[in-house]
Amino acid sequence: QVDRNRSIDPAVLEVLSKELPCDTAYDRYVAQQPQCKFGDTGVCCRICIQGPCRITNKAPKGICGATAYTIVARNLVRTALGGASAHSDHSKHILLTLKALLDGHAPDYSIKSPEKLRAIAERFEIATEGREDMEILADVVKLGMDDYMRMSGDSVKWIEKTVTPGRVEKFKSHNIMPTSVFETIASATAQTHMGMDADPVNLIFKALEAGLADYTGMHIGTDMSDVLFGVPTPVFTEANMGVINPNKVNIAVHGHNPLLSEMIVQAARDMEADAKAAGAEGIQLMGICCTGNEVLMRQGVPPVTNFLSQELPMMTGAIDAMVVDVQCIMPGVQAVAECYNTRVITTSENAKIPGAHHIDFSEEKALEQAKHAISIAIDGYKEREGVECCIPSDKNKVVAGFSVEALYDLFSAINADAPIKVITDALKSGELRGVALFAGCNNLKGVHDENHMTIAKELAKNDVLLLATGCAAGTYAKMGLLTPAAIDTYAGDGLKAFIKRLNEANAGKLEGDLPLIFHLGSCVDNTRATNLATAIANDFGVDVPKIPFVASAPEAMSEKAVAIGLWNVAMGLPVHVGVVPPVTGSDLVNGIALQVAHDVYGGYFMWETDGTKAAAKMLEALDYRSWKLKV
Ligand code: BF8
Ligand code: SF4
Repeated sequence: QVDRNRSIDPAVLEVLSKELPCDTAYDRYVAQQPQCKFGDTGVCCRICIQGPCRITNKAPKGICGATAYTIVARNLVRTALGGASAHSDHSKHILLTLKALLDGHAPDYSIKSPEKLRAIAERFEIATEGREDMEILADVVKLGMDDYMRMSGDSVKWIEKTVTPGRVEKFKSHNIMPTSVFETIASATAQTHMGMDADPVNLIFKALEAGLADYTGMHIGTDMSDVLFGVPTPVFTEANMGVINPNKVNIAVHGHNPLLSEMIVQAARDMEADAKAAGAEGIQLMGICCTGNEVLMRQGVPPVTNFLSQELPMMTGAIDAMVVDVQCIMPGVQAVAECYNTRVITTSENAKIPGAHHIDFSEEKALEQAKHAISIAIDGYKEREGVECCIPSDKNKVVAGFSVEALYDLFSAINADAPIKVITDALKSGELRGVALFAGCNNLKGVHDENHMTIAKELAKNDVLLLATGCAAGTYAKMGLLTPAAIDTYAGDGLKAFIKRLNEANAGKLEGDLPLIFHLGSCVDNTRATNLATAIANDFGVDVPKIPFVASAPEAMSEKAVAIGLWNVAMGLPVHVGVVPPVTGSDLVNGIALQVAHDVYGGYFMWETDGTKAAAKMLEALDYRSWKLKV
């Protein structure tokens, strides 16, 4: 039976309060208890098939002689590699689509932001003067592909040109600078084969390199998505299950890659008439997880829910289709869909679900395939006629769409010469106590959305400027924290004054006022936060480990979240994680994460499952840095 205390989202609780014909993640979490303590602490090794070997007092070594520190460190590297592979696979598809565009094989795509393309080219000293966009694009795509495929002799340009000089020096001198994304993934996989590296420090450094490979893929993904689909600017919409409209064809897009979801948005606009011909009032699109964040940021599509509750919108009975691409799609969605007349449509050759519809998505026929998906949803709507829907009314207003470019545009109204000084001046005067990035997922080891909310409220009260991405931002969207009204309720006086000044300087420019938390986008867009941290450090004339900037994954879940955490540590940030990751089986490895990383890179991890205590630790980290910076 569902534990009613495992979410704080009222819409989720309302759906779960009903008699349900099929199970959800909330039930399956209970069924999985107790979870294996070897896996939970990282001391289970399955790297060779003599295993699994589990470390206990009675058997302190694996069959090959591997000790806890080797096994835990090796598992951590492999987890980070899963994350780096996922992000880089996503961005590889974007690069390949741009290549197809250059070759004339992607007729439905175009360069939406030539300005961004030129800005990227200038970053890499690629000539732009008097050149056609497509010529510049060819050079930028080549550079991106080189950063994926180089085998030796040089290092990743996407890192060299987007972080502080101090970080480049640190990564090179400590031998964690990737040669290329694929080189790191291959060499790290080899390094963690049976009978290879047993040195925990060497392994953890490799995990950081895997993190930096992850950063590379993510940054390329954000940059290239901006070129293809436009740089996000502020959007005003709503979020949570109240956005479902029983009289419309309801289509949820779920997954990560905007290559498909952007096409679905376009196709839905083209097919309004078809929906009406079927008796509906129109088409209601909505987003789940990070593909939802992508189309929220650029198209204003409302988020219906975030990761953990992805099965629940279907349980309203009103979702006609869920179009999924890659990553974070629970296989469980299909069983729920079968109970509720929802068509799940998979679209990626490497993410299929038995029983679901499948469209083999290709950039050559993107719009046509998106239209096909929508016609499947319209068929679903026709069959839904007369079926009673139970839709929670909960929804909140949302202001999102804060790319770094959009933020600089707002800051320019106060300081046109040096927009970043709007933040650094506020940090110097003490108006802002620091900057915090909330990233990552949901995890049933805690209460759904609770840590996200507790920590953000606590930091807002203490005048910390708040940024959010991924399913953390999903929580804030659903729960009303991406609104101007939340400022009155939660912000301290300094943060209030900071946002008020921005509102006044930009009066009349936007459709409404700015929100309490600035939504930077999907998970790959965490690199936007790094761009801000880098600019802040450069403006202070110091390296990132000295600035009052923290990151938190209050409800971390995926391998990608582990990879992101690792590169944020390498970048020099204190990184709070609200779920204890599987490293505590080795005091040595745990100590490296919590302390040694700090001594070497300036960044470090903090594990803290209690939201209030986590906020206190994050504030302490910010205050320590502010104090040092002034000395
Ligand atoms: O891409 S969708 S659960 S992994 S946060 Fe986490 Fe959410 Fe997945 Fe990051 Ni985004
Ligand atoms: Fe056991 Fe060593 Fe094989 Fe791991 S690599 S499963 S510890 S024998």
